[in-house]
Amino acid sequence: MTNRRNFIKTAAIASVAVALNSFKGESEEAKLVLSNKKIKPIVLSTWRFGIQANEAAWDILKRNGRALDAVEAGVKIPEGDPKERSVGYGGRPDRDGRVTLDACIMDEFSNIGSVACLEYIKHPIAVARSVMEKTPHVMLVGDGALQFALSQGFVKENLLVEESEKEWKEWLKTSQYKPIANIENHDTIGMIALDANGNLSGACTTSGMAFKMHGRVGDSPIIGAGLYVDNEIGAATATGHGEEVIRISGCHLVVELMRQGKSPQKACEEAVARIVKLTKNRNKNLKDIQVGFIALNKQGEYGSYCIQGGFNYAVNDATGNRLIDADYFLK
Ligand code: SD4
Repeated sequence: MTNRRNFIKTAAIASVAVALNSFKGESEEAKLVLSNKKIKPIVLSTWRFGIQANEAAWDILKRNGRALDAVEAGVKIPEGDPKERSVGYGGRPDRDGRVTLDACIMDEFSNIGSVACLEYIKHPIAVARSVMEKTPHVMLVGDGALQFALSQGFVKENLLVEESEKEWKEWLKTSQYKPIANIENHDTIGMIALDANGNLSGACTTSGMAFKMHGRVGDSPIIGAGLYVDNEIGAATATGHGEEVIRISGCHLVVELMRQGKSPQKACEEAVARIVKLTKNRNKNLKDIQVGFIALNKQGEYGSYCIQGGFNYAVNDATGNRLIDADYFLK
């Protein structure tokens, strides 16, 4: 009996070791228990400013806070930083010199909230959360979004900083709208997190493509395009040329691919492959396009893929906070 018990104990320890390495040979349940122990909580976000954003999110996650609160607090860091010229306060304006912001948020219950083409409010993600929690709707745009924000006590501020205004005036000399892949390369912040209770949430916020047409909306505030969360499966968020992400309902696709059993990495690769194929079918040049996805599943495994090199993302878990270069298609 003792021998048998010892054998079971040894086998269990060995299987933990194996499972922690690669979860091969474990039952689905064991994988979940082991990976949850090891990996939860975890937060991922796009671009190098994700490092600082992750820190704010991690402060909440490490105290067993809710993923929703973590992602909101996290993305507020670049939103509030006037030196980050592609998100929130300080973001580059549209071709009319107006800073118009897009943001959305999604929680573990599939509650969603979004604002698009919102002006004068420093933290569009907080307005998106208010849309989610305080209205019967899921998306408000333009003047309506601003009116709602003001009714909720948000303060109207000038978001156009001197540097952005200077760049815009320079741009006006040619007025050519030609986004170049990775030139505006620390743009949208998309953040996805799994909290200690095993719940997923995500947030995405941006000033969009610099010098866009007034009224242009990208993927970032569109649930299913720039962000998607399914608490049974996983979460994904995107950055890059929003038109291309919208074309394939990008983040919903990534989550659905994970539902089919694909790893977060493979799911991101397949979504990028879809964009590559459509770009070729449409006789457009892939070199002009950048799209990057990051994905996280319910087990805390994550992955990322993009069209061209240059995209990176930040990952924070119990082992620390680090910046990872995403693998890419155009080698
Ligand atoms: C948009 N996806 O508005 C955003 C911008 C971005 O790299 O992420 N650019 O299309």
